[in-house]
Amino acid sequence: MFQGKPSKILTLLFIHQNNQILLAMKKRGFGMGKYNGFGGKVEKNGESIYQAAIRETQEEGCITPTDAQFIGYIKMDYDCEKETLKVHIFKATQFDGEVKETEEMKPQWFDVAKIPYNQMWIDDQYWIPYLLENKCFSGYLQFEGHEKLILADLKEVTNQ
Ligand code: 6OG
Repeated sequence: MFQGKPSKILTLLFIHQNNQILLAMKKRGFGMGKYNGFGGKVEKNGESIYQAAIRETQEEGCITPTDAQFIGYIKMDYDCEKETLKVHIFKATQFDGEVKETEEMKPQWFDVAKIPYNQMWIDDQYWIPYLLENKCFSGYLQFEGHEKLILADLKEVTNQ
């Protein structure tokens, strides 16, 4: 039976406060040179996806979100990758600590009207608006290489 590719569980967390969103320039690794939220892989030690989202934000931005909520799920398929990415997206408006640059990320606040989509992953422009409007969303993306989006199926998820 066809089982599909193995998958990797990832997190992504954005702080949205008043009219600003906290993004961070990735300084190394996957997505280097792009602005993104904080996030990474869930550890295999029994860590929950929520715990991973908080831990990654502490490690990459030096802050602890205090009201993080799950808001979106996106499955990403790359023809050039061995694993499918299952990205779990969280949003917070409050945090403890002071935002600091780390070895991995250079954080910066942006006015929500001036989000630098041209320096972000190509798909972000399709779902960040849901996040800003507190709408839960879910979807599937298919890429050719890392930059060419060939299929985007994203929608708001409601309880009805
Ligand atoms: P590490 O390999 O650094 O985790 N990620 C994406 N984020 C956005 N906004 N758009 C994408 O579309 C993404 N693909 C992956 C998930 C990688 C981090 O990169 C995120 C993780 O937070 C293509 O541990």
